[in-house]
Amino acid sequence: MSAQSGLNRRGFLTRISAAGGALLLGGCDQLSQSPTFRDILGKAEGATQRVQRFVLSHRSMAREFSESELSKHFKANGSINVEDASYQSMVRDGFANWRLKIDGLVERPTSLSLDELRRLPSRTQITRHDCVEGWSAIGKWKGAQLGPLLQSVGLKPNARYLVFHCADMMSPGAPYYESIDLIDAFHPQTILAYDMNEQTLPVPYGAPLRLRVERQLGYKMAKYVMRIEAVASFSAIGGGNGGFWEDRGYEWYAGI
Ligand SMILES: Nc1nc2c(c(=O)[nH]1)N[C@H]1C(S)=C(S)[C@@H](COP(=O)(O)O)O[C@H]1N2
Ligand SMILES: [Mo]
Repeated sequence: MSAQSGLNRRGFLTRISAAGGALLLGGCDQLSQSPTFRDILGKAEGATQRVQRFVLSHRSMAREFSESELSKHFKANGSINVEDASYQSMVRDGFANWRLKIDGLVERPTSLSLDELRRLPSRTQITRHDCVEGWSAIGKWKGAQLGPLLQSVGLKPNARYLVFHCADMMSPGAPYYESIDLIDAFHPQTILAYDMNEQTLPVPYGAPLRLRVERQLGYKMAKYVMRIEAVASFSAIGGGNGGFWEDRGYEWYAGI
């Protein structure tokens, strides 16, 4: 990056935060009740997110740790098993007939067995998982890099997000799901993990396959992934906010 573009970028950041500050100073209860003001706030949040994405996309690998820093105990959180009979029968046969489906806005919809996933370009990384509940744990993950896999199925030009559909229901009729944008999808540390701490991914941690999207909070890291759907918008999926927890008020972009 040249000094010139560095200056431009700083100027851009300053202008954006000045605009954000002015909005905050203008805030009061009555204003925040007004639909127009809420709309402006919504846009400001969008702008902040865009700035963060802009900065992040130009640097930042998530920090990686050494073997000696691995957590002795890694908490299993949220769903730690999947109740339904077809999942339980897959557990019994070691997921021999399990397949990951990839569809939606892709040129070549496909499905992959675990063996096929294991033959794809992989990455191993020791990272810290941060849950919004306030705990963290360091684990070692190995999985297929999502970027090359997406290149092989071919995204259609209107694809903007990937939705991860999971096997578990956190509450009746509401399967867990998550979504990420293409910046995170093609990030080198974004993997579909099948091993954890050098073992086949155990059931409590999302067997047979879970997403690792290392620059975001734990709830983005969908476990028990059954299907990846490329979409132009996630407004028609679940509650329309891009994820199970997002439908219950969490931020869609959970950058750390
Ligand atoms: N399918 C599914 N994925 C999920 C969850 C879940 O309940 N179901 N919980 C999320 C939350 S809040 C966290 S912190 C992590 C927990 O992952 P872990 O069990 O490996 O610690 O999984 C995330 N992915
Ligand atoms: Mo979490």
